Amino acid sequence: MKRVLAIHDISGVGKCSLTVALPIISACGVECAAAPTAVLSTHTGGFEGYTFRDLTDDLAPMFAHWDALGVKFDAAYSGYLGSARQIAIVEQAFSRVRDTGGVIIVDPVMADNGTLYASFPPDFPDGMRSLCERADIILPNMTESALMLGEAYVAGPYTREYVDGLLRRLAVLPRRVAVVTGVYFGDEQLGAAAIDRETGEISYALAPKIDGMYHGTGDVFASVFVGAYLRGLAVPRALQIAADFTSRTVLRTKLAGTEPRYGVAFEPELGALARELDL
Ligand code: PXL
Repeated sequence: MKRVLAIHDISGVGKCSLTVALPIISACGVECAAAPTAVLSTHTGGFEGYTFRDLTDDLAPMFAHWDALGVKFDAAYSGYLGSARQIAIVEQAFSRVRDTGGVIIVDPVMADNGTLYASFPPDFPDGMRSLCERADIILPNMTESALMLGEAYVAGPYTREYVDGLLRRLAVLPRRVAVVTGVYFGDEQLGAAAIDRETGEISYALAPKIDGMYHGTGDVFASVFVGAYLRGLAVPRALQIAADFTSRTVLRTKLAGTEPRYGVAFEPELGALARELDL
């Protein structure tokens, strides 16, 4: 069985980051080890008064312990970091994972809808850009892409020309594949697009677009991608499975009438995901 090291915060309520990555990657049949970057009572998008325990000083000792034990990771998958200082620490962990043959996947979680999350300093995108340069595969959304490239954020719907151009500019960051999420051309479909840095080949993975802004969908999407990719699927196929899965979970949440800030109903879809990846 493959083993992924997920480097994200744990937000106790409001499904995102580790509370999403652990069950989804596990359902894919991949072991999900966890390096928690911070512990919060809820995520920071839509709740007042959340607690925040920064775990920056715990990360390097955790990585050192796993090193001493000889634990090997087939991949590292980073998301929401607890501080700017964590970027350099995570880069070090990436080097060790890469040295033992692991793949590095970075979701540079820091912004959405044109704005940097309030918890991050203005120069945080520069740090995330540097982290993305250490990655094999990156999965920024439209806002994160613009921030890392120093471009103005463009709201959707998008044109194919814009998305293809953005991918070509993003392709200089990772070693292998740049994915951009939040791609849509109209009301019907939403998903992601990817470029292979070496071949320049672009692929799209779209699924039915459900109206509304649901929290944690980026983490759901990226976690399914990571699980499916580690099960050996090619990037375009893993992205399509992730887009379809995310769309189904948003539809379920909408039908249930749950507040978007509590995250999406991914749990009822885990069985189908496990069966789909039981190759
Ligand atoms: O889903 C991204 C995310 C992860 N972790 C925390 C967040 C957010 C987005 O707001 O606040 C703590």
